[in-house]
Amino acid sequence: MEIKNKLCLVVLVFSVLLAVSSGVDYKEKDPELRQCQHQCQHLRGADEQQKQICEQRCDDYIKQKKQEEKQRRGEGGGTSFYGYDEDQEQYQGQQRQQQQYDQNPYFFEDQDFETIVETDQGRVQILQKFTEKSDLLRGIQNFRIGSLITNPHSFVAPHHLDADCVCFVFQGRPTISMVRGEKRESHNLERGDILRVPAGTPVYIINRDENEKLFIVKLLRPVSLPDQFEAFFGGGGENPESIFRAFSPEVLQAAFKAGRDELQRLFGQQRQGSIMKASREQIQKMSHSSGGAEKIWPFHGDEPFSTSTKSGPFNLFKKRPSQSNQHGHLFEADFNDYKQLEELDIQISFANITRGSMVAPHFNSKSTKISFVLDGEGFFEMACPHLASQESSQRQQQPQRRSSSPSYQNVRGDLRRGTVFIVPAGHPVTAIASRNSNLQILCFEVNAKDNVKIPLTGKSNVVSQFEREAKELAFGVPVKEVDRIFNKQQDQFFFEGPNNQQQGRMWSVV
Ligand SMILES: *[C@@H]1O[C@H](CO)[C@@H](O)[C@H](O)[C@H]1NC(C)=O
Ligand SMILES: [Cu+2]
Repeated sequence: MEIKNKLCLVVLVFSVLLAVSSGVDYKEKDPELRQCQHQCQHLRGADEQQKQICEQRCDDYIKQKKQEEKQRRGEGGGTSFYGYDEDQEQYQGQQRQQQQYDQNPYFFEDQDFETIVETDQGRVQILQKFTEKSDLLRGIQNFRIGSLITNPHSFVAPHHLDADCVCFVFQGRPTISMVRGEKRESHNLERGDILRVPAGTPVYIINRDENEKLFIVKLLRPVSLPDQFEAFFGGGGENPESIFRAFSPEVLQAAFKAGRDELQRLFGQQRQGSIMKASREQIQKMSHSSGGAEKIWPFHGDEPFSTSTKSGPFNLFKKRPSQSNQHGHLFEADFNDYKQLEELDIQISFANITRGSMVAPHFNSKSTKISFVLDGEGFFEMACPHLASQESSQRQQQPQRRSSSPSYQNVRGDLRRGTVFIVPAGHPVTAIASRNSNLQILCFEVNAKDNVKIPLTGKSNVVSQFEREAKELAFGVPVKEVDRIFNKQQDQFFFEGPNNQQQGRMWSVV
C-alpha cells in the first residue's frame, strides 16, 4: 500500500514535469518554476514532505534545463569561427567545460563568503581561503579578501589584526584611527581612498556619514599563520570578548593595580557587538582634530608636517586615469604613488567599464589579479590551460596521443556586486559590462613589481610589435591580412562591447 502510493506519486510528479516541459518558453524561467511548484502544492493525498520533495524535483529539473540551455547558447556563440567544428574532440571538451561552469575555481559568489562579524549596525565578510576552492590558487594563498559594511554614524570597536590590511573605501566617509607608538593618527577618508593598516596596529573606525552606508573592501595578508588571521578586541566587556578577559583575576589586578570589583565592572558587561551605533555628537568629536598631541591628516598623499611617517591615505580617483575613453576608465596606483604598497608588493587598480563596453583582452606579465566587483553587472572570460589539461587527463583513461601544444579552456563567470574573480599571471582575460549599468571592478594585483599589462587587441596590441615575417609565420596568412585585422580596432584598452548581449541574457540579474 505504502509503496504503491509512492509509486503513484512518482508517476504523478513525472507527468507534471513532462506537461510543464512541453511547450513552455525556455526564457520564462521563473514562471515555469513557480508553475511546477504550484502543482506540487496541489498534489492530491501528498503530505508536506512529499510536496517538498516534489518542489525539489522541480528545482533540479529547471536547473538542469538552464544548464542545457547554456550549452546550447555556447554552441551557437560563434564556436565555428574559432574552428571548433573542425575538431570534434575539442568541441566536446567545450561542452564539458560548460558543465563545469558551477565549479569554476576562479570565481566566487555570496555563498563563498563567511560572515565573521554581524551586528545590527554592520558586518564583516571574508572570502573563504583561496586554496579551499582550488589548488590552482596556491599562488595567492597568503592573501584573504573581504569587506566591511556599516550603517551611517556607526563605530567599529578598537581591535588589532594579526594581518596586514589594505583598505579601499568605495562608499561612506570613514575616519580610521590608528595608534602608532606614542601617538594616534586619525585619517578622514572618502571614496577612492586607499589606506594600509599595518599588522598589529590598534585601530577603530567610524562612519561619519549621516546617510550613506560605509563600504570598505579589504585585502589581508596574515603574518602569523599563512592564510588565517584573528581580531583582538581591546575594549571592555563581552561580545566582543575583550582580550583582557583571558587573563586570570590575580594577574589583571596586579597589571592594573586595581581591585577585583572595579575590574569586574569594566570587563564584565554584555556589549552590543563590535559594530555599534554612535551619537551625532560622538561622531562629530571623532571627525575633527581636538588639538593636543593628536594629529589629524585630512591631506592626501604625504602629509606636509612630517616626512618620517608616510602613513596617510592615497586617493585613487585623484590621479589621472592611465586608460580613458568613452568606453571606460582605468585608475592605477602602485608603490610610487603609495609607498605603503611596496612591502606587500601589490598594485591597486579600478576599472569603470561603461555600460555595453568591454576591456581589451589582455594579460598581466607577473601579477595575479584578485578582482572584487563593486557595482554593476556583466561577465568575464579567461583562457586557462590548467583547466583544459585537467579536463583531458580526466577524459583519457589510457594515454592517447599527447598533443604537442596546450589547449585553453574558456573560463567564465557572471559578475555583479560582491562577486570576486581571480586572474592568474599570464592568463588572457576580458570583462564585459551589461547594457544596463557600468561595471566597476576593484583589483588587487599581487606580485606587482615590474608587472606589465599586455593588450592582445586594440591600439598598441602585442602583435603590432612583431616583424612582418614573424606575423606571416605566426598566422600563416599574408602580413597585409594580419595587419588589416589587428588594426581594425582603433580604441585602446576599452572598447564597444559585443552587441548580442541583450538576447544572450548571460548575466543572471536577480
Ligand atoms: C563610473 O562611471 C559612472 C558613469 O560615468 C559614474 O557615474 C561613476 O561615478 C563612476 N565611478 C567612479 C567610482 O568614479
Ligand atoms: Cu590556468
